[in-house]
Amino acid sequence: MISMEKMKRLLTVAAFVLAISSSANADVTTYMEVLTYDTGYFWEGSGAGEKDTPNFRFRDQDWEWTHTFSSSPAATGIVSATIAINAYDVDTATGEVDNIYAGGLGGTLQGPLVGPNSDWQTTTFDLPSSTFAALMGGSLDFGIDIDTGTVNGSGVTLGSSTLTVTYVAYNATPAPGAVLLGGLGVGLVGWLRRRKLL
Ligand SMILES: [Ca+2]
Ligand SMILES: [Ca+2]
Ligand SMILES: [Ca+2]
Repeated sequence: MISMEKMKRLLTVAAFVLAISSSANADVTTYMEVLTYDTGYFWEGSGAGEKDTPNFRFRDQDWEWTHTFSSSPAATGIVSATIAINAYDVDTATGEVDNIYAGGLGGTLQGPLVGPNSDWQTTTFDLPSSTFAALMGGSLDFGIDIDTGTVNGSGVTLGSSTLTVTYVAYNATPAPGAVLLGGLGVGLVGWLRRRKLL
């Protein structure tokens, strides 16, 4: 017959062992999603060219797209996130400004794309922690305000958008280290019981 006091101590040790096991299962994982032509106004890579409609878009043809974030096991927190956008004919040198927003158009300005005349280049933005809550919710919208600076009249084509999220998750299946720690905990309980401390 275990006394109430012993039961309490036993539960305390059990909770301690469980806490050690859980913390040992934290994994830092990277999630990546690449959006291409099948998701919207991204260039297909064939058929109509980089400077043809509907791919090549101008200042009054701003648009938005959505990235999804799904993690398995479920993320418990985001460490960092980036978006890398591959674009054609950004014309940075001649004053074209194609601004990227997180949270859709009207959201948080991430900055302008950077790129050459009549060629492709990828611009990467570190997403601010203010976007992490939306990502944890499963998705984040993005928008491009095309040719928003001094009038240039030149368009831009997007080839792809890549979301990369580094996050922490806790595994349901114990890692080897956790099994070892759990075993030590069970051993500790046995030892305490033999010492009549529990
Ligand atoms: Ca615009
Ligand atoms: Ca150009
Ligand atoms: Ca251009």
